[in-house]
Formats: sequence, C-alpha cells, structure tokens
Amino acid sequence: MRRLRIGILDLVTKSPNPSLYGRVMNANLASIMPQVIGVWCEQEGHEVQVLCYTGMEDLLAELPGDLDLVFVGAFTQSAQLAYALSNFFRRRGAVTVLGGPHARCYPEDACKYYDYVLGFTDRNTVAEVCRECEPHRPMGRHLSAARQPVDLPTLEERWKFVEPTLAKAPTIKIVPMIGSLGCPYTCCFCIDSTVDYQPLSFAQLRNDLSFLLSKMKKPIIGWHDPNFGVRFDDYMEAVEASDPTARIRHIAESSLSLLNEKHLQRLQKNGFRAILPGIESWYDMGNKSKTARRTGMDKVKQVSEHVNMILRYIPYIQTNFVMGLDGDMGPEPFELTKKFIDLSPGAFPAYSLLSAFGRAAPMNLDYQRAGRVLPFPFHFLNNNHAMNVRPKNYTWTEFYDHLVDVTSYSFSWRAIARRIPATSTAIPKWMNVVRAVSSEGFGRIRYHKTIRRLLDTDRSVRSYMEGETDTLPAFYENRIRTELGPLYQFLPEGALYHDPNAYLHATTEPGLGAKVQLGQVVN
Ligand code: B12
Ligand code: SF4
Repeated sequence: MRRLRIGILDLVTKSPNPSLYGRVMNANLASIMPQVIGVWCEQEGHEVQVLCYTGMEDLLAELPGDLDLVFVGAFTQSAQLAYALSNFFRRRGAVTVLGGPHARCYPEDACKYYDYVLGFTDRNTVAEVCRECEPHRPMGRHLSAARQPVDLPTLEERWKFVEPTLAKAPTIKIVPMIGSLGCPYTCCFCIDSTVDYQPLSFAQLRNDLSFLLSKMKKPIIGWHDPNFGVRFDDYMEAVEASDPTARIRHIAESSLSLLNEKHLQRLQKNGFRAILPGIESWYDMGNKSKTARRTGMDKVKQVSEHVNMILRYIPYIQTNFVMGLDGDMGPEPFELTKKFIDLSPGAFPAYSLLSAFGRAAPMNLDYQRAGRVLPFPFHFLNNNHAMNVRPKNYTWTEFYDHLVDVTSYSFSWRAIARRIPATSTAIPKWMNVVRAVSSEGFGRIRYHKTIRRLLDTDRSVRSYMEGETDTLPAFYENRIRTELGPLYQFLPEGALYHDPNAYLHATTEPGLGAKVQLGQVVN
C-alpha cells in the first residue's frame, strides 16, 4: 500500500484573528477526533501532521505543499472556511475529507466541495478512505460507520498531537478527554437524541488518567462527553482509583438532573471545578433539568436553588439557555431569565439562539416543513451570529428587543460585580469578568444591537429574515469576506448558499433533494 502524506486540520474557530478570550481559550477547544484520526492513519502506516487552527496560524503556509490527503474537522460555523481550504488543497493536488458536526449535519452540501464526507467515523471508515484516496468530483463520496466507534485510541497514543496544541494555550491548558458517546435522553433538539448512550472502556479511562498524571503536575481535563456522569459511579471509581489525591481538575457538561447533592459532594472531592448544565427554557425541555411539571417562575426558583447549591460544591457554573423556542411567548421568558440572574448571581449565563443545524435533530424536519428555516450562510450558524429559524411567537423586532435587553442585563456592570463575590475562587472570578467584557458578553450586546438596528434601517436584512428573499444582504456578505481574509479568494462559487431544506427534500423527494448517495456504511 502507498504511504500517504496526510494533513489533519482541526478548525476550532472560523476566521483569523481571534478575540482576547479566543487567544486565551481557543487551543483549549480542540476536538478529540482529529487527534484520533491522526493515530488511526499512523497505524495504517501513513505519515501524519495534525494542526489545530486557533485563528493565529497562517493556514495557507503551515501544512506542507505536497499532501496526498487532507482531513478537515469542522463545526458548521467553520464550513465556509473549510470549503475554501478544500479548494486550496485540491488545487495543490490533494484529496480532501470533511468530518465533524458540519459533515454530520449538512452532508448534501459538503459533498459539493469535498471528495469524502464522513458521518460516524471509526477506524474502518478512515482505513477505507486511505485505501481508496481518490478524487470524487463534482460530488463527493459520503461514508458513515454504522454506529459511533466502540473504542478510541488511548491518551498516550494521542499525546503527540495533544502536546503541541496545549503549547498554544498561553495560560490555562485543558486536555480534551471523552469517556462516553451518545446520550440516554431524547431532547428533540439535540444531535444525540437518536444516538444510543455508550460508555467507553473504564479500564482505559483509568490508564489514561494515570498517564496524564505522569505528564502534568496539576492537569485540567475538559470532558467532551455529550452528557457527563450518566454512569456516575463507574466514572467516579475510575477517577478515584487513578487520582486518589485529586490532582486533576475537571470541567464537564452534565444535565441538572444528574447533579444531585450526593453526586456534587463526590464531584467536589474529585476535583470537579466547572460544570455546564443546560436549562434551555423556562417552558420547554423539563426532562433535562428534572423540572418536568414545573414551568415559569416555579421553575426559575427551583433551578436557581439547585444552581446555588451546585455553587457550594463546584466553583464555576455556566448555565446554558436557548432563546426563541416555540414554547416561549411574550416578554415573560426573558423577564424570568433576568430574575434567574438576580437569584443566582454566581452563574455565568450562556445564550444560544435557536438554530436548526440541518440533519442534527428530528425536530428540524418540523421547522423545514413549516418553511421556517432561513438560508443564513453557515459562517453565522454558531448559535449567536444568526438565528436560522423564524420565531413562532415573536416578530423579529420584538425578539431582538428582548434579546438585547436580557443580554445587556446579564453583562451589565451590576451583574458582573455581583458575580464576583458569588463565586468562591480566583480563576472562576477572573473567567467570569473576562468572558463578560470580551466577545461573549459585551461583544454579543454590540452584535445583537447591530442586527436590531439593521432590522429598522436595512430593508435587505429585514426581507431576508422574514423569508421574503434569499438574496444575501451585503452586511452578511461583507462580514464573511472580511473575516475569511486571504482565504476568501479560495471560496468556491456558490459556496455562500445552501439549501436550508435539504434534509426535508431528502426524505420527501430523495431523487431531487440529495444528488448524492448518502449513508454508504463502512463496516
Ligand atoms: C463537547 C462539545 C463541545 C466542546 C468541545 C468541542 C470540540 N472541539 O469538539 C466545546 C464546549 C468546546 C464546544 C463548543 C462549541 N460547540 Co459544541 N458540542 C459538544 C457536544 C456536547 C459533544 C460533541 C462531541 O465531542 N462528541 C463526541 C464525538 C466523538 O462524537 P461526534 O461529535 O458525534 O463525532 C463523530 C463524527 O462527527 C466524526 N467526527 C468528529 N470530528 C471529526 C473530525 C474529522 C476530521 C473526521 C474525519 C470525523 C470527525 O467522528 C465522531 C465519531 O463517529 C455536541 C452535542 C452532542 N450532544 O453531540 C455539541 C455540538 C457539537 N456543539 C455545537 C456548537 C454549535 C458549538 C459552538 C459553536 C457553541 C458556541 N456558540 O460556542 C462551539 C464551537 C466550537 C468549535 N470548535 O467550533 C453543535 C454543533 C452544530 C454544528 N453543526 O455545528 C453541537 C452538535 C450541539 C448542538 N447545538 O446541537 N462544543
Ligand atoms: S441531555 Fe444533553 S446530550 Fe442528552 S439528548 Fe438532551 S441535550 Fe442531548
């Protein structure tokens, strides 16, 4: 077999020049799969280089010019960047492969720009691509494993790719780890609602933790498990066995329903320092926060007490909300969120605009059927820069008025000041302030205000958001041009546009909607 020169790119950001927060944190948002694929490709006998793109590197210069195969891992917000890169590498003679959330959510579109587009990816899928390694143009080949991989390489095997990425993080260094895939819950908006929960080997987890302790004095782990702590006792036993003196600090995303007081005591003892539960809405999604029968102010009080209890054990908590869900109506949901900010001043609120990421969730078919999905370019689909579902119960101006109001309230100097004494230790206090005054707080207020203003002053923006035209307003086009910088010139023609209803079309008119054969399963 031919020994291939393989480049693997992990796009953790969508454009050059990250914000202040991005400079500190982007390298800590690296994905696990590009490192995993690096290991698998080497095990297949190929020569591999992995690059985590944090916004600081020169993407056109960092990878060698003579690559045979380039894997790119991208979220949807990085899709335009990823499409430009594929064009760039193809011109240099490489075959290109896209994987990650964008490939899972928008395979029909991605196949126009990549030779291979991968869904679930295991070692066989990667081996198949390396074995064939052929251009597929104009339509790429879509491959998917039948299910999520049953095992992943050890941390020791990944370490040669982890280390150079950590070196890019100037202060806080977070090691990406994962112990489970899928989720037993079925929140209808979530990409994992249809993916079975599957723990990875706990024996391997113990070995990985011991290995990490041999490399770093006081490591920080960022757990990428979609829902951390489902097999809580097994997890804690693995952590306690390999790290009895709790040298490791942990960050995890977990649903509130798993964070009872007994669990919190054990998490605290085992060094858990930050936790990110989803609250989502005061009227929807009760099954995640164990508040199924409570809504409105009742739910605010219950969740707020719960969050304050968590803060007695875990110094940092980010509470995730989705804005614009169909269950919301009138000013009340926003006022309730402000009430929550008052009652739980120590929590850092993260707001996501309702987004339908292509095939991500079954609920997206309903939005597409109702004609509510807008064709915003992928570049803006990061839960903040655009909401691609027209709200059911608000006009756009009403919605943005409320959004600006609640964001301004959450990141006002008063709220920032109240967060400081409500947080117990120094790094979380500092993180809360930096996040609030950087792109996540002040930056979002500015951005949402701009959109609100354009709704009044720019007819092209208003018509686009009302779904009256699909001509992209100059505001968005100029922003992509500026943000992609030198890479814009490689963006293929038509790549700013996609069919927002491709998922629906593929189910109702398979011959027409998807010109690509989806789901060739590799086993
Ligand atoms: C952990 C996580 C994070 C972590 C780690 C992110 C990272 N770099 O991986 C953090 C907190 C940093 C994060 C940040 C964000 N996230 Co996030 N995150 C998740 C979460 C909970 C789990 C993803 C995961 O790692 N699963 C485990 C892996 C092994 O499985 P997998 O993702 O299914 O991947 C499989 C295949 O896709 C493939 N694959 C994956 N990567 C690659 C790469 C290559 C090269 C190849 C070939 C294959 C491949 O192999 C895997 C095995 O089959 C998901 C939700 C969920 N429940 O899945 C959201 C999710 C992925 N995040 C999402 C979003 C929107 C974001 C943010 C934009 C949020 C924000 N506003 O800041 C940022 C973007 C960060 C970025 N890098 O661009 C969306 C993505 C939607 C989309 N199409 O883009 C999801 C799906 C949640 C949602 N809203 O529905 N996230
Ligand atoms: S609990 Fe979290 S990971 Fe699980 S289905 Fe719901 S949103 Fe997705």
